[in-house]
Amino acid sequence: MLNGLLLGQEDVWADETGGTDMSGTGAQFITITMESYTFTPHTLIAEVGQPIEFLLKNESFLVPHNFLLDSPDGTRLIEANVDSGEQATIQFTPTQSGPHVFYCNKQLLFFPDHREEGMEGMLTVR
Ligand SMILES: [Cu+2]
Repeated sequence: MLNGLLLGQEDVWADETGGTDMSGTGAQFITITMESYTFTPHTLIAEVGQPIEFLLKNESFLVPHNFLLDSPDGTRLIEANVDSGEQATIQFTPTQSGPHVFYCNKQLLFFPDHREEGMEGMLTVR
């Protein structure tokens, strides 16, 4: 399903899940390992207009994680759930420069959520 819509200057291409062929587009491929409670790597750099293909791998045992990425102004650009032992592919093209925080907000009962446990990172777009 295509979630992406180019709505205007301040809007962005949202993510599209699924294995779209990115060959020939100059995409940057980034593999992110999700564990309890880290993203590896957690510091990323990209360029405006350059497509990114994320491969998200949840290597935790029995712990679901998600990958939430927000624009510099706080707009949610990506929201992807990845179950324990699963992986997901996300395509994303940044349209705004600046810091894009990403994190996991999964939470079990009354425990702190995963972001509070340290499960966050930064995509810097320039
Ligand atoms: Cu998590």
